[in-house]
Amino acid sequence: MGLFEKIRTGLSKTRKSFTGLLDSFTGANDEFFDELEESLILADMGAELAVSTVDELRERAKHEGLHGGDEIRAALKESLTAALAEAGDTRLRLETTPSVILVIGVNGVGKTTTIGKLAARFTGEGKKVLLCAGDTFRAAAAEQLGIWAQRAGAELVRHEEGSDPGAVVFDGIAAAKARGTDVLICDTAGRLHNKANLMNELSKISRIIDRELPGCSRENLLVLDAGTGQNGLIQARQFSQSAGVTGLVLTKLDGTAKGGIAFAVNRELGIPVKFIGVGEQADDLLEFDPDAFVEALLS
Ligand SMILES: Nc1nc2c(ncn2[C@@H]2O[C@H](COP(=O)(O)OP(=O)(O)OP(=O)(O)O)[C@@H](O)[C@H]2O)c(=O)[nH]1
Ligand SMILES: [Mg+2]
Repeated sequence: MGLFEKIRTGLSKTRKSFTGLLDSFTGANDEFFDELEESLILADMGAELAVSTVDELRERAKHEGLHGGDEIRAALKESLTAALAEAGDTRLRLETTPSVILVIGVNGVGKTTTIGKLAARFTGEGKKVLLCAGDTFRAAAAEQLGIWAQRAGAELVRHEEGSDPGAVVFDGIAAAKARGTDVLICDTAGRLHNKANLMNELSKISRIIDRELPGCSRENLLVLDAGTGQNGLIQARQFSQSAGVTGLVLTKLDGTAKGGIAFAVNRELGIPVKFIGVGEQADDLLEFDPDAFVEALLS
């Protein structure tokens, strides 16, 4: 399957809610625009963006005399692509050796799976990758990461279950320096005894990386399950405060009709989406391309 087909397939549930509607467009009428606004909101694009997008489209349709599904689709595509372009660079910045990727997010969103996919991508590019099992809380978390490491041909640093995650990260950094690792990817817990604990722990890990690797290229990737909708925005705000977030990974787009959350997080938090997850396999992580994403959503 080509890359674009993968995105298209991944977004098929979200797309279904638009396509019939767009094809039914015969010229500016209020009912059409009300329905379009509703379907954008249902796709979790965020009410504000949905309303402004549809207002703009309504004006254009009137002034330019847009007619038919293809014309309205092209106009909508322009607005949505522009909306995604605002949050900044969607590529990872990994310029130093080692570079660090800290992967954070609530439990079950797909952090460990995303790390496995990233590891496979980097080793495939010939990079030396080290995975650091910073989730010492959940039973078998390190084993799960170990399986991905093995599959990807990456190395692994882990401690006993229940040990201090800061110490694992410290050791991971030391190993990365000693072994000439290109990319060190740190897994973290999604849940501790309580939320304050989790946020404190992430701040601590973050400080250790700053201290031990000053000036290194560093990405803090927040993983969000695309299906959690607007709740994802709340999570993104909280994690931004404790660790800083340089990019988002939107997972499980393949299983949701709410792919519009990509727009909401971009707009409301100014954090770019950098990857999307469209399945459980190693090659089901795609670089986020705003043009292709919107094309796949509407075509
Ligand atoms: N369909 C689909 N499933 C995914 C995707 N990403 C992850 N998953 C699945 O989501 C489940 C949870 O993934 P994990 O990677 O264990 O999530 P986590 O964030 O590490 O969870 P904790 O370690 O408990 O915090 C697994 O069954 C994954 O296979 C995706 O893009 N699409
Ligand atoms: Mg995990």
